[in-house]
Amino acid sequence: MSDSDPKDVRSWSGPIKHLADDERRSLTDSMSAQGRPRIAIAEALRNHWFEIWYQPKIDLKRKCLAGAEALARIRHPELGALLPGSFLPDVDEGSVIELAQHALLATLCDWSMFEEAGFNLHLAINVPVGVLPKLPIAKLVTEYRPKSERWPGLIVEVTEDQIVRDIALAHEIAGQLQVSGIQIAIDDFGAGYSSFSSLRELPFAELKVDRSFVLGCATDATNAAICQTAIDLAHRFGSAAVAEGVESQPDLQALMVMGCDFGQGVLIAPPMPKERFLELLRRRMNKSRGGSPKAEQAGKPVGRVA
Ligand code: G
Ligand code: MN
Repeated sequence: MSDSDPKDVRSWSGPIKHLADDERRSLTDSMSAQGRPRIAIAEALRNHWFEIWYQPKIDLKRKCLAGAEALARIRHPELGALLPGSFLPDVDEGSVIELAQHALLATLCDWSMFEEAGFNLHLAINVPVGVLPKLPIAKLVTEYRPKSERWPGLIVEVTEDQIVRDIALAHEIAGQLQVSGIQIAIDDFGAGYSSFSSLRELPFAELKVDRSFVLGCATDATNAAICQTAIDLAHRFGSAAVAEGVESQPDLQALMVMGCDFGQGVLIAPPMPKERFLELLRRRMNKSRGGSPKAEQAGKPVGRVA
């Protein structure tokens, strides 16, 4: 399939060899152990080194862009683009809250830019569970949300292992967020130890299958069984299943056959700086305009409202 095929979900990013150095290095780093120097979050915020990068999330049934996950990166003047591994471990809680707030406000602001490019995207941010009670997310979203009628709300991704540690808190916060049009996605699902009772307690819109199970699911019978079970589980709960870390075409095909709703991963598109993401959106929009009378519409996630 080529870049000109609108049904080819891989054509969102184009070949990885065309990525800028920073993007390629960021990707390689995310796949390997971190050996980078630690940067203090406070210093990075003070110097405006933080950037929000976006990784496209594709609707595997409608074969269109459904949304994007916002990921924090530092652009260091000497070291270039750095992944969270360079600044997240061992940091104080105050800095993590500040960073989460920064990511939240930047994402709400960027949504309008993507809308201007013709895409109504469901954006997701990652927030540690411990930050949820300390950051007035619902209030901030009510105040700073895009005023457009088309705004689909925000998705807050919380990792499964953190939810398990404090299910009562996660449940309470999910209820508060719901009122402000914010949905919960359970991130890295399968890597933690959630029980049916914890899943029952938490209204979640998406289950994001951990990439360790997605990898090789076309050939590895165990991983395939885990992916299928997670996808079915999500659907039984009235939610959507998202495969994260899709790296190969056979895995993508297998996930589609399994009925997975959304896919994310380097096969489709790596995380990329906002400007590059916008460039992709514009290119895509122009292509649709040229190829069909109606511009391509971004699909809406099918998950229930949390
Ligand atoms: O935990 P979470 O799922 O939010 O992780 C997001 C991280 O996964 C990002 O830092 C991103 O760089 C990385 N990532 C995105 N796509 C892929 C992929 O296809 N393979 C791998 N190994 N990592 C990926
Ligand atoms: Mn995530």
